[in-house]
Order: sequence, then structure tokens, then C-alpha cells
Amino acid sequence: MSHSERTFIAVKPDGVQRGLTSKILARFEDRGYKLVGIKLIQADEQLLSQHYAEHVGKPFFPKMVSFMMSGPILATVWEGKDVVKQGRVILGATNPLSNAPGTIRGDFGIDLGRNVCHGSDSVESANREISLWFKKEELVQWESNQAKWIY
Ligand code: FUP
Repeated sequence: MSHSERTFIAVKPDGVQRGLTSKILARFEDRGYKLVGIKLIQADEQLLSQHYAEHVGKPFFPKMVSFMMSGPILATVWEGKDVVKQGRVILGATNPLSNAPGTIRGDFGIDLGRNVCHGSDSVESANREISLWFKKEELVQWESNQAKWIY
């Protein structure tokens, strides 16, 4: 398993407005994953239609897009072994009500449309989403001093 696998994790506008960003970043840092990209971004409809291409035309799409444009999003990229799958575990299931406490959505969410965060669901979608949200030069390659204690 590659230590350089990457995933895209975003704190949605509800998470930013509720002041949950540092708690969410901490869960990934505490687990041992390395932050390689981070920015606060006001998304537009074009970016969101590309990001959620699989949902374009579904009944919930317009409401979801207007929610995602309702405030800033904290976009992040994390690196480490199995980070895509483990990132989804850290977030919890899409519907907050399906989660026991201990996951981000199980701890901080109640409503499907206000589920606090996004995480890529496969290595392929991670690569697609990272290149959609970040320019190549916005991603930083760096050596973590902790790596030898994590791996
Ligand atoms: P996820 O992969 O966890 O982001 O979940 P999906 O791609 O299935 O859904 C994307 C987002 O659409 C979810 F975060 C919440 C929203 N959604 C709704 O608001 N209503 C629905 O019926 C399904 C999804």
C-alpha cells in the first residue's frame, strides 16, 4: 500500500460556519496523515457541477448546490497509507443519522443535507477531485519528521 496515496477532504459551509474546521483537521493529523494542500474557497456552480457530476439532474441537486455555495468551503488534501478508505471511515456514512458517535458526521451532524464534510470515495475520484479543486503548484511535497514513528 502506497504511503503517497492522496484524498480530497472538504469541510462544507455548515462545518465552516459552525467552527468545526480545526476539529476535523485534527482527526486526520491525529491519525497520522499528512496535510499536503489546504485553502478556503467560495465554490461556484461550475466547480460544483463538475465535482458532483454524478448527481447533476437528480432532485436534490439544486438544493445541494445552493447549500454548497452558501459560504466558504475548506478544501484539503491528505496523504498516507490507505487514506482514501480511512478518510471515509473518519467521516462516517453520508447520512449523519446512520453513524454512531466517533465519526465526524456521527459526532457533529443530524441532517443528510448538512453532513459537515466531503471525502473522496475511491482513489480515482480522489485524483479527479484533487485536480479539480487544486492547481498542481498548490500541493506541497514535504517530509514529515513524524513519519518514522507512524510507519
Ligand atoms: P458522499 O459520497 O458521502 O459525498 O455522498 P453522495 O455522493 O451520495 O452524496 C453527495 C451529497 O449529496 C451528500 F453529501 C449529501 C447530498 N445528498 C442529499 O442532499 N440528498 C440525497 O438524497 C442524497 C445526497
